[in-house]
Amino acid sequence: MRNFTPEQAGPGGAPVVSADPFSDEFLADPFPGHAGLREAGPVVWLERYGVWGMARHAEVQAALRDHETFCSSSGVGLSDFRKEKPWRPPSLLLEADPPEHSRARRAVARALSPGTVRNLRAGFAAEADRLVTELLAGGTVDGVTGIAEEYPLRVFPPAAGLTGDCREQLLAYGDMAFNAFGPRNHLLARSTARMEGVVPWIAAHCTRQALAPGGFGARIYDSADEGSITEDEAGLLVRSLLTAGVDTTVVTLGCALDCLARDPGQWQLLRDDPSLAGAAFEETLRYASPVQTFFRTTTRPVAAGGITLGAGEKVLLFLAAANRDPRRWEDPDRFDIRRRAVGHVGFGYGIHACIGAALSRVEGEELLAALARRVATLAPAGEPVRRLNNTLSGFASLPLVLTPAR
Ligand code: OVM
Repeated sequence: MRNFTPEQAGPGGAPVVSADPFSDEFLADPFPGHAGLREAGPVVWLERYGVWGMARHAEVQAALRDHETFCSSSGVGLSDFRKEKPWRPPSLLLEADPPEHSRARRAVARALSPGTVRNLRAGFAAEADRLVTELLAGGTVDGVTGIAEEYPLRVFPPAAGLTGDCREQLLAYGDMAFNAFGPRNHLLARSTARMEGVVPWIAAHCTRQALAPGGFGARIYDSADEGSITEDEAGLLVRSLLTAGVDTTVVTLGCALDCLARDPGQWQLLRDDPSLAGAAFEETLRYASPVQTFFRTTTRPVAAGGITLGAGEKVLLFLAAANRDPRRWEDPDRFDIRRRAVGHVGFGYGIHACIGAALSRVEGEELLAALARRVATLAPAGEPVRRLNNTLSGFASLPLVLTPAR
């Protein structure tokens, strides 16, 4: 990795990294870049953007744990909300600190309670089985549009209480939101161009009237009825679910299909024991890190990795690099569904850890288990095309051929 020149010293003596982690080249194959960042040091200076970077598991996890020092209310993208106007009103959940964050989190946690998620499982399993039946009638399929997008878009909107076809709006909005955490590059411009009419569509579908009773969208409004949040806050929290709840799962399922199709030994392990579906989903989160990065902003001068960071400075946390840190993982670049992947930071860590994790795990487990039970071979049927996004790492296209189990 030639992005690091050891004799260069940045602020505080930090190693300087010249690579642009949001360039097409870096995003198309981020893992060599991540190795370079980890080896450069525990804390690096990313000169392209004038921000700090952390790529080792210990430092990334420590920063996520210390939410008072590494705060979220200045935004968790490159843009500092204290200096620049955000592209939309900030998320009450993602882009907030305690105590405001705690109140928002309680309302969403209530809507996505373990009981709610448990009650969704049977329906999600039935839908996975229906989709697999349709797939097996086809033979070859694009794993992205035909499976990784198709499945979450069949189960998530009805569970949320959305009715009608939401496909393009939810995908375009997710692509935009995750690109918006990065710099104003051509990826952000491209997703902005796809947004015509989407912002008002999302806003309209976050209202109380738009959400079917019984869905978890409506359950957010229970907290408004009770008075712990306002009606407007409930709408913004529904927006969080629609932003973070679909594209993330889509990308993760695509990565899981890619890993399993490219490794017949791992697919056979899953075939032999479909109860490994949850482990396969978890290992995908570690190995592929569908959400690659998030920023934090320092609230005070802080020492980390032998370097002092100033107050009010942006820090880019490479979740994906932490998830393959050889200091933390044995044979980190090997996809192995038998591995204990717990401890990965693919869902984040600490007070902002993914609040939809349990829901996404049900989607992952039920889809992968249904495939494992009924598909004999899952194999590549052409070259995968990577999807470039400033935050999400996955595929635009994944040609697959499926053959039925007898
Ligand atoms: C939100 C939000 C948006 C994007 C991502 C996310 C991964 C949350 O609007 O709260 O978490």
